[in-house]
Amino acid sequence: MSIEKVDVIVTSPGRNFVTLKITTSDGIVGWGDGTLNGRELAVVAYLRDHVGPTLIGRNEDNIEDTWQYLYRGPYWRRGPVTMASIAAVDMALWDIKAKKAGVPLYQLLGGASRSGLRAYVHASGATYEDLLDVIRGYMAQGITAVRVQTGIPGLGQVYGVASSKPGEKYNYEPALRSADGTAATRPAEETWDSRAYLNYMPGVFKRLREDLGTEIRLLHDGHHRLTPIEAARLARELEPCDLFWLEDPTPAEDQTALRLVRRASTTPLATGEVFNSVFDYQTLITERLIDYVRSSVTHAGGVTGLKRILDFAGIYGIKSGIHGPTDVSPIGMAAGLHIDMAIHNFGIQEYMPHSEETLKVFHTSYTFKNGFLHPGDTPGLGVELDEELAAAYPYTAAYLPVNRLTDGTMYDW
Ligand code: GCO
Ligand code: MG
Repeated sequence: MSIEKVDVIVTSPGRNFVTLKITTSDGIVGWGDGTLNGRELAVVAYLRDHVGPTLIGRNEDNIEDTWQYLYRGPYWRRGPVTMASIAAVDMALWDIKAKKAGVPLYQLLGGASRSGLRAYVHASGATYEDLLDVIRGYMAQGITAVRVQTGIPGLGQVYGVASSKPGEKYNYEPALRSADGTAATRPAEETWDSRAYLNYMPGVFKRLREDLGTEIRLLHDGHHRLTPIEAARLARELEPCDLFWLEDPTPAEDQTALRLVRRASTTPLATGEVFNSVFDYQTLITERLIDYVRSSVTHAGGVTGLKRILDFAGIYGIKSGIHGPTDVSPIGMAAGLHIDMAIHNFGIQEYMPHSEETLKVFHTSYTFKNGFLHPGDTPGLGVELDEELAAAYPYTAAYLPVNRLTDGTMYDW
């Protein structure tokens, strides 16, 4: 048997997704996610023009060989566009292999190591009271872990804060179209002030611990915005609040920045959602500078790529915290859940539910109950794309915001 057809499908049910469809000569279809938020069409061109034609006629069973062919073959290695493209192929091939075996993918990765996957959801509020209401609502549903982001007095729209009010359907989608829903021509601009943030944020977590007690797991995402010494201060001040993790306190590519943060505090650290290869983690893992690996399957070279990173991390006592925002498609999300099920060093899974519109196009079989996810037992990844409906949602340019300091200096978003 061999790969007969490779199609790249772009659909925008609420937001843009890049999906790879691989069809074998005996008619088996595998799906892969190659969505790269705000740079989707670069992956489309890479897959359509450079990767697709080289796959025709290859044996679909040889996943590792295909991965190495796409990684080592072209000479230019790594980078988000390349690795999202490799991820899409890799996921589709694993989907096919598991469908052929008639088992959910996690069975081929070693079988179930647990009965369910503890997930954390996003809680935010423009004010402290709104935030508290949202978290209490989650706790009432049995959810045991929440990521907390809040508005900062004096700043406008801040990363991670939803536009919805407590009680409304949670609405947080950072990739923006233009105000009337048509294609954006450029990113929106936000304003940032690390000093205002550092003076405000620790107080929020202290109040949350007083109001909510010690049981609930609290996480926080610094979104790459602090200098090493600022991050060290924040990690130290948050230490009494028992964070499950502090994510991306500094720009992730500066791996040695976390040495300073580590020396200052025992607050657990998570990083890597913008990484795409095991080499991006080399210093962080071998020097034990982090506690959780944040890559998604989609951005880290697929099941093969992310499994390699997590196996390496496991040797150093570092756990998984797979990225699960809505800009990873339901296919990429499912792939992450299958890995989570099988590996020994599972930590937690991020869960940001896709919109109803998205889920009409992507039919999923994973479930979320009482704070725990499960990939389901449908053979393969367990996600199928409704191609006809997908075609009704054409690509609509949308961008993540950019950030400037209060004096206008360009900054990290
Ligand atoms: C997270 C992330 C996301 C990213 C988004 C960018 O921790 O879930 O930081 O919210 O901002 O995935 O594309
Ligand atoms: Mg993050």
